[in-house]
Amino acid sequence: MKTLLIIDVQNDFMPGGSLAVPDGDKIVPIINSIQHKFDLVVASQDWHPQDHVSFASNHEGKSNFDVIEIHGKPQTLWPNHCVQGTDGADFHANLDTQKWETIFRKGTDKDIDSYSAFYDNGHLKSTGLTGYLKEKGVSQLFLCGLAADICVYFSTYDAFKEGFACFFIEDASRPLDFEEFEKLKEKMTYLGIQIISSADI
Ligand code: VGL
Ligand code: ZN
Repeated sequence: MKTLLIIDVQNDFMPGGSLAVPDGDKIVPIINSIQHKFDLVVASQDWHPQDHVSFASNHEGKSNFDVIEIHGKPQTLWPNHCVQGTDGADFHANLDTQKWETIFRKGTDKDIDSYSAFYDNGHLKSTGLTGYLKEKGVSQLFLCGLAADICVYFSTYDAFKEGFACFFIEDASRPLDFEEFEKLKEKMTYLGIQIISSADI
């Protein structure tokens, strides 16, 4: 069961959005062109309440991209983004969602952030995605989306730890921080996660 997991291809991560990823929109036609190659396609959606702990606006005196400590862990404070029910939380209008079997939402608990589609950042609660994929008989998991160095990376890392053979589709993803992403690619390669191009599928 060859499966594609599309991470957070949402308006707020597109150029002009509140937490824009450079060239985030360039991945949309690439993702559309590969979906037919998979037996199963699922997606994640960053889906925060307005009072979410990761928003700088909810911390007096703090600015966007400040790092604070929450539950003993560093937390980057983001601009408000992907607020439940807003246009910014919608998927890019040109993204083909027809083949998607389901959508896993994350970041819904106001008290903890969730970069990975599998677990919150404290690994306290699972989204149920591992159980879903295992019950479907998924072995090979291909990942793509936004942002490459944050939510796609953390989802890939968790998927790898859960025992899936992971393939990170580089040209169907874009990072917020290019230098950070270069380091993460090295780490993933070292672990045995394959970094591939959409042409290799
Ligand atoms: C993301 C920062 C905050 C992402 C989500 O989808 O990469 N990044 N929330
Ligand atoms: Zn978020």
